[in-house]
Amino acid sequence: MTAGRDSVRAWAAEARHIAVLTGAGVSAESGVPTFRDALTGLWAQFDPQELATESAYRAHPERVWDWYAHRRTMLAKALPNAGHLALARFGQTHPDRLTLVTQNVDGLHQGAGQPETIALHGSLMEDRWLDAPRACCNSQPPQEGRPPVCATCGNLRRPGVVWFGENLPPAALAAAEAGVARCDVMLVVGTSGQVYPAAGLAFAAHQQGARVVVINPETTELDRIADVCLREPSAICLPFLLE
Ligand code: BV8
Repeated sequence: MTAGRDSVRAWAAEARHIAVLTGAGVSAESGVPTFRDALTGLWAQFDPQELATESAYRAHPERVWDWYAHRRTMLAKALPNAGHLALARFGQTHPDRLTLVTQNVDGLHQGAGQPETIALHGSLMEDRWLDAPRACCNSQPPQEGRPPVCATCGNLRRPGVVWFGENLPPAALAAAEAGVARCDVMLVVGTSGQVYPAAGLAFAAHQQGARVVVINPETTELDRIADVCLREPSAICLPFLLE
């Protein structure tokens, strides 16, 4: 596997443009449970794909709101790790050679100083109204309550993330696709590759002839289109590849 690491390091050094797709695994070494590990305790019995949906929220607002509040609490103690920092430094020194796309909602790439992060699935730290806000909702959104609600019309606040069954922000997806279309190397880091359209970006890179590198201690759905799979934690691997 050493040959793999050294080859990928050379590819990254020579690349005109590197596209990076990160998933929850890139934050694992910051102590943030991966998406599929985030269902512990009260929520262990639920499937994330069921819980992270508008219908689950409308049916059980407190349960879903509390799951996000729980994840926010865990995130409050998390700091960017060496993998986030290596990507941020590369983005700062080579702004025109990197497109960073993340599925993560934890804000750790941004917190690491990444100049530009394309956040496909929104942000855990932001809320918005569940239904289109009316005049009564436009006052200062309520902060307390689980979930906070407009006292006049009962509109709920909801986490500022993209739930399953919801479209991704069109501008973010278009920017991600443009970065992938021009890349000659794509690093797929810390994702099981199960969620679309994000995972489809790796196929698009492969189809347009880019070298695809999977960085993940475990096997993933995207291994079959990878030129190289580096079975390493991203906080170890990314600094080696990019610095
Ligand atoms: C869409 C925000 C169009 C929420 C997330 C039926 C109906 C509707 C849609 C679908 C359908 N069937 C399929 C779909 C599409 C669906 C989808 O992909 N489903 C899959 C699961 C079957 N996608 C959607 O719905 C998307 N929208 O398609 O719109 C549409 C509209 C209407 C109707 C039809 C289509 C929206 C998807 C966005 C969902 N929101 N997040 C929240 O966070 O609560 S996705 C969620 O999963 C997280 O963002 C997470 O990042 C993402 C992907 O998971 P991973 O990041 O890969 O995390 P995971 O835990 O799986 O893996 C972690 C990996 O890290 C592991 O491999 C592990 O080995 C590795 N790892 C661990 N430690 C390390 C490490 N790697 C490196 N270093 C380490 N140290």
